[in-house]
Amino acid sequence: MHSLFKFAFVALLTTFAGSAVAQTTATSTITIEQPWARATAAGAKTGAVYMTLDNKASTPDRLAGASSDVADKIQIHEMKVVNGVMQMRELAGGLSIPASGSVVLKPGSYHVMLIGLKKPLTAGEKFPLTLIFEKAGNISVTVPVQAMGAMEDKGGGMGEMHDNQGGGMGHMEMK
Ligand SMILES: [Cu+2]
Repeated sequence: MHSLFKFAFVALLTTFAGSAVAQTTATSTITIEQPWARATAAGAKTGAVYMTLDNKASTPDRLAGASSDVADKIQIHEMKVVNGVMQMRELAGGLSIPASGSVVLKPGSYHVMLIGLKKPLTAGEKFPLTLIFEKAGNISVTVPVQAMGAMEDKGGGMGEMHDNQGGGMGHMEMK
């Protein structure tokens, strides 16, 4: 009697583990490489996460959104220079990832925007982020926080423009 109950319990656990593995396999068409976030100044309400999204599927996919406990709201943003002014906007329809291709999220370009940070992002810390793909489903990653580039800390009074490098190239050069 006792051992029968034990057997049933083990079988249940095995079933549960099996479904977890299946879920991981289903999301493997998208690989997320080198996610990172830039450390934010004290009191900053926004932050940005960067990464490379690699799509192994023979059909396009789309990064539709993201969620994390570190911010109230998360949007997919694009940043570009328009008439010499750095502007950013939400990609309301998400970010397309071509079939068998990749998209790079980086400073001055696409980024995952954290809005309403609950606390500053501190260099050396990590936080979880779940990315929501139209086809590949939800993929969770751990995002390490890297130090702000010292050279761009000029306090240009553009508080909302969280990664205003101006025309600066190669600002993230690693020594
Ligand atoms: Cu943004």
